[in-house]
Amino acid sequence: MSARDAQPKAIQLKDYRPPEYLIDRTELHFDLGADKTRVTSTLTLRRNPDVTPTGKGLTLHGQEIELVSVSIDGRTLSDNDYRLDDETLTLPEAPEQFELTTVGDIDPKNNTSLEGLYRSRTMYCTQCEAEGFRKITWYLDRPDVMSEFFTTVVADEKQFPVLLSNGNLIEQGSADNGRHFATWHDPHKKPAYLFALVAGNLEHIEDTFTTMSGRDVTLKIFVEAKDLDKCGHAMTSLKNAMRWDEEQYGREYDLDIFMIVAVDDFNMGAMENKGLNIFNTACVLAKPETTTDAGFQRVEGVVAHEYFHNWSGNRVTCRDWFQLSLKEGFTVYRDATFSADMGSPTFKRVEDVSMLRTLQFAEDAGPMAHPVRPDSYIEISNFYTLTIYEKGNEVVRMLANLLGPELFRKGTDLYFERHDGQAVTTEDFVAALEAVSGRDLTQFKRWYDQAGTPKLTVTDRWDEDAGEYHLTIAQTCPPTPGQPEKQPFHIPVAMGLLGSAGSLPLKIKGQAPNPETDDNTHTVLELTEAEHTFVFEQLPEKPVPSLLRGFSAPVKLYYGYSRDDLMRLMSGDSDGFCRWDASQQLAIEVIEDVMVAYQKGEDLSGITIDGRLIEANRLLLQDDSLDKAMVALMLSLPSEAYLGEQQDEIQVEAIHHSRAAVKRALAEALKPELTQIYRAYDHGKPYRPTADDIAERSLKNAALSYLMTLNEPEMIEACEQQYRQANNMTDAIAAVGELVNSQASGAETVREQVLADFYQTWKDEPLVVDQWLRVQATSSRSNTLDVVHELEQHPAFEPNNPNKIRALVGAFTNANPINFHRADGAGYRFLGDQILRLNSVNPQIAARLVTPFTRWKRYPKAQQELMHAELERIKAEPKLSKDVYEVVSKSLV
Ligand code: B3K
Ligand code: ZN
Repeated sequence: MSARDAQPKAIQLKDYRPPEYLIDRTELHFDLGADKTRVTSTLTLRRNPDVTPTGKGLTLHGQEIELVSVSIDGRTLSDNDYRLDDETLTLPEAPEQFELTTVGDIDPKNNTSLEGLYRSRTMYCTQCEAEGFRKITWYLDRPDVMSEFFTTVVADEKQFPVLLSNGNLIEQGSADNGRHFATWHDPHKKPAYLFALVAGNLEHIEDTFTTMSGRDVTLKIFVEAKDLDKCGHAMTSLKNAMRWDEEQYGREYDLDIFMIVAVDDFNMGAMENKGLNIFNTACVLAKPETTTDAGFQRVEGVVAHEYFHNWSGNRVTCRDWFQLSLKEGFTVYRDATFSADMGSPTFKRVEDVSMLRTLQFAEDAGPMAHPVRPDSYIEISNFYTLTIYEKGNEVVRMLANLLGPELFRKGTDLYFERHDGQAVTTEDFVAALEAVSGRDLTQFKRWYDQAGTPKLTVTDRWDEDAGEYHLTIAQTCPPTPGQPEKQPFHIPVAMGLLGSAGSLPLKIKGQAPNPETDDNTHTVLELTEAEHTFVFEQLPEKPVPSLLRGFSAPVKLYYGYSRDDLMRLMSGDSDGFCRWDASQQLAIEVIEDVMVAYQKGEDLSGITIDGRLIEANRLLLQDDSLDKAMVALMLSLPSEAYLGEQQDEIQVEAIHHSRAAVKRALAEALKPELTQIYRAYDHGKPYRPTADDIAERSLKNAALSYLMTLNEPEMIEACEQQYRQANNMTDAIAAVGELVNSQASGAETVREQVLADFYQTWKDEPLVVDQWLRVQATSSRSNTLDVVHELEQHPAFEPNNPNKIRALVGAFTNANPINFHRADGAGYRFLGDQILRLNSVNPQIAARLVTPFTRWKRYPKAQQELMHAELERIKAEPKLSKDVYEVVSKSLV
């Protein structure tokens, strides 16, 4: 564990210096023993000719390694020849060019941080990004030092028949005492964070892919034997991703073999190690009986994401960790476009935007807010954030849309060609796009440097006599830590105008249409100033503006739509995103009406809601011509978290009860339509994870969810039947979720039976057990915290396994507002205890769990005080990890 003695220091972007030494060749030898692992590393080092020596010798990173010996060019050094501390090994007299051999012992069995080399169940595996390699051997563990790796692994043959590392297998054979070895060579230079090693008793499925130039690549997915039947979807996704990257970006795979290994204990989703991706089982295994539609989509998206990193991240990597979004934002953009192409583009877009607006906007408005390219950090692991990934994706998306598809492709081709084999910056990425387009993107780059979510305030004026519509858009951006004032952003606002019978032709005064982005009814307004007015001419009637189509920029947009305007957008806009957004806005307003009544102490049962929301939803449900995915999306009410984001002060109870009351009122009014949708669904249909079938299930389960609010015995029965007859996990868990949340007295027995049956059926499938934990942890029923405490003691809960922690603790604290924010503070105390427990076990996971507390200032005073007290309690822990310290101390400012 990284204990904290003094206050940890922040690392600053402005302090970046290129490395004084380069490592041309890295030879690693791992001896995996029963107890510890001996790592012998031989590095071919030379001075970086581009850097003037500082005269301080060579300092290598290294942590939690027991030094056995150091030698230079075969000569063993004495204690006086080097300096060793907890984080570094320094050679004050390092020559210009030399071979350095270090021998060190590490203890993977007791490595619970899941960073570096560690044990996950029966296998050994590694996670090196960002700075885990330094827990394996002494090294220049920074992404701008790229080296050619040779790796030999020696281990017991029976226990670990499979020995893997990056690149191609060049030798294997037996060793003494029932051991064997394998040597791997990765011909592509790479930074240490892309190093990987796996040793285990694994089975695999195999396939081949023929690249666009006709080379055959072997594809292997390694898993524990019991999971062999769950690899097919990942393999199909991988092949689709490989083909897509060739077609869309001209990127071809560059080794003879590509491997994926699934491990149970993993801090994140997956890792793009060169040629040897390591995956959390949750992001690679899938089969209909155990995996939901969302799970299938996650596997497809993550497999593609990691594969795409082979170019955006591995061939062209980051100069330093401040550039993290260079690879992550771009790769998320690539995987999001891929998933859109494979499934329903609107569904994917709405899902991504919902997450961004709910979670990234909250991050951007809180104490951890940072730019897409941060300028300082204490612990880099804390910066694998929604801002780096999701806002980073939005920034690349804006660039792609500003340039149009052809120029963007030319730009990415130039970027990959110019920087292949290099470690570069976000500036280099933008420079390539500027070079091919001739556009000046200087102002656009503020998106990388300024944190916070810009706010657009839109006002308009209709000049009936002239047939002119004046649209004024003003932008501001709130202060964020360290950035009190912001300069205007370059913001693309995609838009159109709607008349009573559909889209209106657009003619902007003094502005020619841009052939890359515009057509007769659609345009992209580019904002660069604090305020702009656009005048639309020759209009036959007063329009309703359709703004920010496709969510063309990550901003908050305010325009005073009337509820009738929203209805018009919902039924008439050509843009799927805007139609959905209008449905959400209308629902928010109606829920807010009810919140007013709730605050006044009115009884919400049987409350009357604005009939327009009912009518809008009735139209949706009755129109067979509509895309089912759209209907399901538009029918779903905004989440409690998103509703909270809209409020100045988050009133958890008011939001929860008002949303529930609106849902019930809609169910009552639309019962025949909802019942018809539910009954029309063919429950026996064979499972396929296609866009159409996913949409159908999602609509059917949305109908079930509405109908279950009525607490009628026949629905409870139908729900139980759905659970018992389901041939897929999506339908099964949807039914369990409804029963777990049901307030009906008649649901009690069924709920208990179903939960017990579910566990009995699936207790040997860890990923299904995760769903069982999650569904109980997110129940809105008032005894949920007691249930969570009981589950913590249940044999199914493995206290140090990240997936289990996320399923129980993460789900309760992030996705169950009504219970987590209990007035007595018991939810907060539970989280505080978990953070303190995990602080020493797994600092990365502990720090991530702090997130709900970072938002403490958004709540009423009583809750603020309780959350603040928990933060103080954590801060008082004497051995706080850097990870937790950073989040907690920044939250307390
Ligand atoms: N690059 C990895 C992230 C690893 C972070 C570890 N702290 C996963 C991904 O984004 O593809
Ligand atoms: Zn990534």
